[in-house]
Amino acid sequence: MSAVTDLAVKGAALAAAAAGDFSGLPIHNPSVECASRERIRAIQLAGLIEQVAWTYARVPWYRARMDERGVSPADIKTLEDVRKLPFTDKSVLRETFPYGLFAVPLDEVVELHASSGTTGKPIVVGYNAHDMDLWADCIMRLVQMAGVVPGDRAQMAFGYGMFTGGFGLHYGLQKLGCMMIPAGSGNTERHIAMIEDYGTTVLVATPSYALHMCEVGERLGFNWEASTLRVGLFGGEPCPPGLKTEIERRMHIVCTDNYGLTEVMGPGVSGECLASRDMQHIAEDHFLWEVVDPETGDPVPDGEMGELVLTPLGKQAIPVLRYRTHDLTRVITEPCACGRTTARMQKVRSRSDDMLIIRGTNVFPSQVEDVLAGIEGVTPHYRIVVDNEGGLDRMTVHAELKPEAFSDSFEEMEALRRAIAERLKGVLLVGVNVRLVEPGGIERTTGKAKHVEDRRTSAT
Ligand code: DLL
Repeated sequence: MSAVTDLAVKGAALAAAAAGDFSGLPIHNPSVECASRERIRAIQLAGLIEQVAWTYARVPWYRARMDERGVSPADIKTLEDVRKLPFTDKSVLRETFPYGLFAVPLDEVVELHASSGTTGKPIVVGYNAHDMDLWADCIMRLVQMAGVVPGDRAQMAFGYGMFTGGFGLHYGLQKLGCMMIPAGSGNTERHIAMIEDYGTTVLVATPSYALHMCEVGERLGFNWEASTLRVGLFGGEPCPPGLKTEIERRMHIVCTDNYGLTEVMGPGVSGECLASRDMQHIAEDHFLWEVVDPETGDPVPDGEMGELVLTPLGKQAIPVLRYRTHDLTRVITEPCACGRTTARMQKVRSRSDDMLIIRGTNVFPSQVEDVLAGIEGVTPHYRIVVDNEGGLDRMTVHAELKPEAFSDSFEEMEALRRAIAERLKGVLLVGVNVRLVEPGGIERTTGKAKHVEDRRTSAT
């Protein structure tokens, strides 16, 4: 019996969805989410025209860039005209830090969020009351895609600081009518006790932290199957299919994965429905999407992989045009079995900037993840360390063993290690070292997992 079918006892609509009938699941805003493609495009065009005019009139940085290109708001007449506008990337938000891109007076801003990034200054974004409503609307959509309903009890395991994940999901779930349990990140044993004490039905977490909660619960003898928990709302980091299935099986819940980024809003850009589990519906009335070649910035043919570029439509406090996400995906516009017609993006597994070049060969961490997922005996926890030995790049994959695969026999461990190295070499086309790590040996995080340590860059 699959984890989804187990849910028969926990939610009739979810159980029906598991059997392919999605009619019992609510759709938050059918007038947009189920509209014809023509109507969606018309909504987007009206939004784009308004957004460009708003931005040009209020943000000197954009006005200067548009003037340099000889583009004015009046030149935006079709959705394709978005290509006349300049791209924005993280460096622009750093350059204008903290308030240089704001389009409303600061006394109208009701909340700030920030993304720490890995180097240099953080980037900061602001929201006015209108933006907060828009944000909650996006969240209400995606949580309902997962079958969350008013009355659900949602326990938050995202941090509540400047990170957009905690407050973003919190406001939308609360507005939908859920009881919020704002536990915040960390203290895993307390989280598990709270599920039991408060009858939590929905868990909001990064998938890597949810897996950790699952392991800790099992160690404590917590009975996930009998628990009230029925839905996991994941996001903030890639959630490979194998990881999601494993959590669904072990926690006896159904999980969906939602996507977003601070620069354009936070969570709420897109969410997974229960009908197409590898894709996420984009809130297209609020975000105009493009998929471009990461090298040239030119559009890729329909449905092909490239870098996602987003222009929020209707966001007032900090309007950003054509934001280069660096996230690699493809977008399709066929209607979905769940009843929605909004475009779907394939779940992001890699970023254009997380590619490693190992002795001249391009390697994505997601390729390593996929190889490890296919090997019995290793957990989804792994780490990649890259350094330089004698002028040559060296990549070491630290793979964590499941307790049942751990053995005292050196020969057995060595055979497994070699088998993993062979499989990796076959896929990556470059030789890598493999180190086996004892069960629990890879550090767990309460937020986003850090899989790669590139000592070559930190050394320079
Ligand atoms: O992670 C916003 C968010 C919070 C989304 C909670 C969903 C849930 P940032 O910290 O700015 O914002 O990081 C954004 O994280 O460009 C992706 O590379 C990655 N990312 C976020 N969600 C997903 C996801 C939030 N579901 C960056 N799948 C993005 C894959 C994701 N990658």
